[in-house]
Amino acid sequence: SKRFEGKTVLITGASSGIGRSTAFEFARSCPKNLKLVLTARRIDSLKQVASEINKEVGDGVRVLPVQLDVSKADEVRNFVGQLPDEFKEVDVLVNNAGLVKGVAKAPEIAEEDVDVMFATNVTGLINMTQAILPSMLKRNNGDGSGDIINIGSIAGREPYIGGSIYCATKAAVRSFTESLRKELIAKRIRVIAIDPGQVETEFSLVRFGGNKSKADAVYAGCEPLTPDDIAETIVFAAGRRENVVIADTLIFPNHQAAATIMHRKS
Ligand code: NDP
Ligand code: 8X3
Repeated sequence: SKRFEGKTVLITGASSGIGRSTAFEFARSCPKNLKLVLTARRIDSLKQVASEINKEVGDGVRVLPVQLDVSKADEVRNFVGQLPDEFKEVDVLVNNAGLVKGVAKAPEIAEEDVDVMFATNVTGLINMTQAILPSMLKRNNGDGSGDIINIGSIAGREPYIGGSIYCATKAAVRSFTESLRKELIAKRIRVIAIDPGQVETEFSLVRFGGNKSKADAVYAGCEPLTPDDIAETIVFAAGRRENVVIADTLIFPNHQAAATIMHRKS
């Protein structure tokens, strides 16, 4: 979209899955004069994504891979100050980094799993938003510049057994997103919620500590969404004219009707 020309888009969790696809989708949508700041913990994967993007769309997209663990408040605090000047003014923030650990029920959930899910999905997202907002607000004179796109989940709308903490983190994202939209209304900053259903990424692999057969079983008999499907939705929302806010979305694959209602082909 021409609407992204000259803009800077920052994506958290861009080393894999939805974040990675979103980076490609922005680049394809605006191959001339776009800046992408890609962050995650795995810097080598980010560098790989950056080089693949430039190979596909050319050098009109400038990609900056930056190692950042959103669960570390001090890293997030120092992050913007350390960006090169030409990448400092972020126009679109995609708060995508997130994870789930395990399927334990509440009495058995390990304390460190609780901590890492909240620190990443909730506090990390809030801290990133606080880090980026000041420069958005400084440039903004109520004319609709600046988008904050938060990746929630069906899990934030519909808590399920074995997901109490993850679901609570995504409900927190949903609640924070809605408050933020109200708080920023006079600034015309668009606050956008993207809530995917089942998407096949590294999500389940992370959930099951790298156990591929357990991860694959999640998608048995189903045709999950691809990360590109969600990336297209994110870039569509960001690409609307400034007076249009795709405030709230819920995206399912065809076989899914609720968090745990999947029609499986045997
Ligand atoms: P992936 O596991 O494929 O990607 C997750 C991304 O988050 C990775 O790039 C990972 O990078 C990054 N990440 C994790 N922890 C941190 C951290 N502490 N700091 C920085 N980056 C981090 O999963 P998805 O693409 O599926 O997940 C993306 C988002 O989508 C998450 O918020 C997830 O909750 C949400 N979601 C996923 C659904 C699904 O079914 N897959 C459905 C609904 C929502 P690295 O490891 O390099 O740090
Ligand atoms: C990921 C989708 O419902 O499997 O957010 O937890 S779910």
